[in-house]
This record gives sequence, structure tokens and C-alpha cells, in this order.
Amino acid sequence: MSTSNSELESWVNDVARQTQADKIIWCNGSEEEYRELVQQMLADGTLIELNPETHPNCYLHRSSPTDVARVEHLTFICTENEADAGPNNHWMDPAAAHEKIDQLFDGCMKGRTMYVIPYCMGPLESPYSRCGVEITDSPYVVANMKIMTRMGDAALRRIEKDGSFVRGLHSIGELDPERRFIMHFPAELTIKSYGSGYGGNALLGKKCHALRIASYQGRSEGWLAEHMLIVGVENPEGETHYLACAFPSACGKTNLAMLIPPESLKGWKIWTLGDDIAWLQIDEDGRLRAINPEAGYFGVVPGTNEKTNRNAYEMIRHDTIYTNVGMTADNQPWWEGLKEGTPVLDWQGKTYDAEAGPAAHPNSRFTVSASQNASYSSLADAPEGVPISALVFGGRRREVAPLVYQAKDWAHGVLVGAGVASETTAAASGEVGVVRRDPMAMKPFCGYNFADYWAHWLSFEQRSDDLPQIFHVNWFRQNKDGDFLWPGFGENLRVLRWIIDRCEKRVDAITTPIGLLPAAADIDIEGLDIDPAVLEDLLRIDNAQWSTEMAALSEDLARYGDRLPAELSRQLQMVIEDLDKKDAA
Ligand code: OXD
Ligand code: MN
Repeated sequence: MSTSNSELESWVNDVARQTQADKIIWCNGSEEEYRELVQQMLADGTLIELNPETHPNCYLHRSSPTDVARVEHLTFICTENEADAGPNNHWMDPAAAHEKIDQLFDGCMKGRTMYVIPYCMGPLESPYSRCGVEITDSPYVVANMKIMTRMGDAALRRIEKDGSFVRGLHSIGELDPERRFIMHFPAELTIKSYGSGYGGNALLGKKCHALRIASYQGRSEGWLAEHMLIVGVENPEGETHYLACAFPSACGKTNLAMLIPPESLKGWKIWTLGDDIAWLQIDEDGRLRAINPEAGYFGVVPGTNEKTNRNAYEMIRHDTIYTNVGMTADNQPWWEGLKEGTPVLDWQGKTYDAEAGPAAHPNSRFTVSASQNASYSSLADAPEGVPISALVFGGRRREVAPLVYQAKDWAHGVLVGAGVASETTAAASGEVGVVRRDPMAMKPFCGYNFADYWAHWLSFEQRSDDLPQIFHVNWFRQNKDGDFLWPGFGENLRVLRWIIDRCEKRVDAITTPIGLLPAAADIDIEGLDIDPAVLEDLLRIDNAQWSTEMAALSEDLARYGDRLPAELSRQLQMVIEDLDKKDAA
């Protein structure tokens, strides 16, 4: 018997019987265990060692070419009532889903080792953390979970103390897209994932547990699981504000979380707490506090360089697992946007041919421990988390959304979040570059009906009068020629400053139908090569475009029918009426 939790023990035995695994290994989370797994994967070709001189302890994994992103069309929320999953999810009846996927699991680990990974999402001592156990037949998944979570013996002890855990069963199966499902059973705190080794589908602690299952759990327990980075912004006077920001996949969450202040903003510091997921709870003083349930980053590689994200660039030069990047002649990893080196092999290991496609897959990833980041905040390990001053939504929008605006109040902020839309990226399979509505950047990750989720968000207003201010940003606005208007990256700190000044009531704002906007003079552009007229453009609201935008949002919200909270419709109506008044004026 490997655990005193009999439920866990019998589930592990049941799974071993069902999958007919050759061997069961309970992972203890030690460095030695990680090193042995790496040796085994180097020996069987799952990993390739990268140049140990330039990239010590770095490895390359090449996935199956048809297994490179999350698969939303194969991801299901299995609730008794279809309406509880909502129009935002693909739904399957739980009994039918179990039957379908269990057939795939039957005997699937014959000849394979079954790894049992106890993990804790969040600091081991935090009351806000929650645990899970992933069973997998993929050593690559074990190695990634070691980096991404607090896993092994310490997590098992916490599970034994708590008495509860999320069950995650995973097999790479045959890596056959025709035999692939990612299924969630929120009421049973269970995940079953078959046929994919890709991060978001296979590292079950991440999207499956920390967002889909946790959002469901958070609703009944009174907290929020969000697709948000957490960042601390310290001003030259030593005052730090914590912001939690939700952007859709591959919109620069990792870059913002590790931002390097520009030369001209002397004395400012950025502290990273998380780059992808935040769990938010109201504390006894009524403040919203956040923890990052993860312990590592599973970040998009292309575009990373000294200019765009020096912290990331440096932290992935050692002790990193790369997935699907290209390689130079001397075995260094290579990707588009890297300023040095020449690729000779592409992400599939074929001779690189610029005509045939990129060297690195656009969704190639690094897996790295958060502690390797130079801007890592030790408060990421604090059991009590950090108090949040502002919640910031954003999307990738060529037009419509201004550089920044503030919601009028909490309820309007929920509408602003519900209105997030963004151009699609390579993080999920499907067409890239089309605008899709992605409320709260949670479209692929909310484990229940969005209408109930918005009601849950709105209910926070009754529980505290000290909630954070809510904002919306857009770093991606373009001019008619397709050039970005805003320089982005480190310069985004200028916008964060305005946000913090608003939280501290240090600066006024202009009231518009869509919310509160900065006066151009209140965005500090000293030391920045930007035409004041361009800044005006970045802050311009086009009424006609916004009326179209609100019509699109209204159409999206209508999908939720009677379940949509009346308050959300009221907020939308107010914006529409204000836009109409402005038009008439
Ligand atoms: C991710 C995603 O991998 O959002 O974080 O797709
Ligand atoms: Mn993400």
C-alpha cells in the first residue's frame, strides 16, 4: 500500500487492472527521479539532448505532427444536464462519455509503465490550494508535471490530510486524432484524457484541473479560477501593486508577467507571480487575493528574444524542456524571432527549408520552473497569496478596442470581461487570425455554463465593497497599413502605471459610453518615439464600430437565453443607449 488514502489506493488499482499496465510507479517528485526519467527518454528517443555547453540540461521533444495544440472540438464537459455545460462547451452525457472513453483505456497500457503523480496546485501550505492525482503512461508528461506543479511525496501527504483530490486519467493511447478525447466530469472531480501528449490536453493539472474543474469547484465554494497572469508592479517609491490579467492564449501573458521596464522608466520593478492561471478568493478583510496554482511556465517559444522578453530568453537557456522547436547544426534550439543562429532541422526533424514552413512550430513551447525567472516573486510561494488591485482583460484586436479603458464599476467590469474578443492564434487547432468572442479569455476553459459563471462573478459585489477595479487593454491596434500603433512589450508598463494611478485615485479619466479613458496627457510617453497623434488614435473610440461590437456581443449573450443574468443585459443596454445618445448628439 503506497498511500493511507484508501480511495486513492483503490482507484489506482482499478486503473491498473483496466489499462493492464505492466508496472506502477508512484512518483515521489525528487530530482533523482526526474534525472532518471530524462535518461530513459534520451535512450528511447523521446528526448534529444540539446547542446550542453550553450543549453545545459535542456532537451527537445518532437511531438507527433498531428498533436501540437489543444483540441477544443474534442474537449467535453460532461454534466448530467446539458444546460449546465452551456453553449460555451461541447457536452456529452456522463454515462455515455465514460463508456466511450473507457473503451479506449481498456488494455491501453499493456507493455507500458503507469505513473501515479500526486500534485498540489498552489503552495503546499495554502488553504487556497487544491490537489489532484494524474495517472499517465507518458514519462514526458511526468517530467513536465514535475516542472509545472508541486508534485510527489509532499503533495501526497497533503492529499492524505485533505482527504480529497481531483482524479485525472491520461494515456497517450496511439496518438491518433481519431481516437482522442479530453473529457471532464466536474461533479465527480474527474478528468479522462486519451490520445494526446500535448500540454493543455495531457498535463492535467493545468487547463483541465486548474481551470475547467476548478472553475466549477470555485462556483460552489465561492472563489474564481481564471485564465490570468499575476504580476507585481513596484514603483520607485517601493510601493507594489498586484494585477491579475486575462488575455486569450498566445496574446502575451507570459511577456507581460515578466516585463522588463524600459530604460526611461527608472526605478520601476516587475515581479512575476504567474503567467497563465490565477485562483482568486475574497479574504476576511474583503480583499480579493490571488495565488498561482502552477509552479512553472509552459510558454510559447517563437518570438522570444532579448528584446521581447529578456527574462524568458535567459531562463530558458538551462534546465528547460523544449517541444517542437527547430535545431541548429550544433544542437542549439532555434525558433522564429530568435536573433542568432541558423536552423538546419525543423520541428519535425526534417532538413529545414524556409519555403516549406517555419523551423519551429508556431505553438512550440518551453517548459521551465518558475524559479528560474529573474523576476520571480517569492510571494508566489506565500500561502496567503497577494492582494489584487486591478483585474485587467485584453485581447488581440486590430481595431475597435482602445489601448486602455476602465470599467465604470464591478458589474460593468463583468460586462467588459464578457465582451473580450480576440484574433485566434496557433495555441488551439483551427484557423488563425479570425476574431472570436472569448469571454474573460475563458471560452475554452470554463467548466460550466457561462451564464452561471457571469452570475457568480456578479455575486462578488454583494460580498465585498473593496473589490479591485476592472480594466481592458489592447496592445495590438494597427493602422491602415497593418503597422502596430503601440510598441508593446516593456512599454506596456506605461499603461500599467495609468491603471495603478486610477486604482490609487491619483488621476482623472474621461467618461465615455464604453467606460473611463485616459486623457492622452496622462499616459507617460517620455523617452518613447511615438507621435502624440498616434497616441490620440490609440485612445480613439469609433462610435459606429462600437455599436457593431455591442451588437456582436448582444448576439453572443443571447445564446445564453433566460439563464443570462438580468444585470449583465442591463449593463449592455446602458452602453448601447449611451452610444446611441452620443450618435444623436
Ligand atoms: C496555454 C493556452 O497553453 O492558453 O496556456 O493555450
Ligand atoms: Mn493559457
